[in-house]
Amino acid sequence: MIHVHTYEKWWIALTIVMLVAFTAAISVSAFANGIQLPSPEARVDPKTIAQTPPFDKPGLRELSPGKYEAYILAQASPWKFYPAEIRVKVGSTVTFYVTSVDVQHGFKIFDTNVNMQILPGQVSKLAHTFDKVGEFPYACAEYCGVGHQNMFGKVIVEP
Ligand SMILES: [Cu+2]
Repeated sequence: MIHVHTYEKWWIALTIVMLVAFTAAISVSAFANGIQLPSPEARVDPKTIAQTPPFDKPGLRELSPGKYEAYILAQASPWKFYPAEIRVKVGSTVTFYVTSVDVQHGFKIFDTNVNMQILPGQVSKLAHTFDKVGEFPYACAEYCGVGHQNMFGKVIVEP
């Protein structure tokens, strides 16, 4: 019979209690509260997406005064975002739809909460209201190859 030290037994018991508690917390949040991982807005074919509307003409669409949709393509080799500049009036809400034509990228707009993973084959969507005048640069936030540092652009918020 192996002798297990008393403190060791407590730690084993505590570990089991913690595992049960964490499993219960995850189950409650997933099933009772319905919390999920973000899911793709749409599934697309990365090989043809650059020729498929609305991504064949990437850029800003005005839905109504102060409400916009921005369709953005991320691409490696050459490493670029299309478009690299977006211009809106202060107070505008922009819903970003971003996808990749090749590898995994990121889309992060500095000084905002916009920071999405951009995967080939799916569209990532997030809305943001620009309440401050200024320039908000965006950049790729996932290392995507030797030209990664060239992937940037900016949202210009005008008065
Ligand atoms: Cu990238």
